Amino acid sequence: MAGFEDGDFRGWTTQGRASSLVVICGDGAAPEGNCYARLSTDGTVPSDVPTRVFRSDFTIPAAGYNGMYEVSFWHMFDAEDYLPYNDYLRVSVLNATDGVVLGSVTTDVAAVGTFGSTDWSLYALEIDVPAGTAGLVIQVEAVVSNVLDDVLDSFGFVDGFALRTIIA
Ligand SMILES: [Ca+2]
Ligand SMILES: [Ca+2]
Repeated sequence: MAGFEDGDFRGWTTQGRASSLVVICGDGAAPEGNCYARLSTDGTVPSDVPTRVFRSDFTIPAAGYNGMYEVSFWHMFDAEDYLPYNDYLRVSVLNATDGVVLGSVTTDVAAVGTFGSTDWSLYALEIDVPAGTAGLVIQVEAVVSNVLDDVLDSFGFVDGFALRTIIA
């Protein structure tokens, strides 16, 4: 479980301005535990550096027989912009070894409307590990970015990244 319960980004690699990378605790809004992360677009357009956090320490063991695992997390997007400035939050599950995206969810201004927002929503991805295959190291990653300009900043929220075994 990686749910920011230390009150900071311990265990994560972060990219972006410190002011754009905030862990909030104790306001009753966390979907998991007491703390959650708030990433904001940091006034730079995608050609510069989007605000990004990732970690690569979810390990699925090698399977001697068919296994099934689930990676899940909570996400929420608060658009503080309007089209065509299509700010977005994208949260992805990747194979940490080769960078292949196994699943992702993107929420943007186009989806939520001008200055719109979502509620917390749970994303879950099932990962099959066929018999005889090597294990997988999973990377989870969240990115928020401005699009077209850097005038208004939007917010992405994430919490409760977890790997669980369905069938080992
Ligand atoms: Ca949490
Ligand atoms: Ca923007």
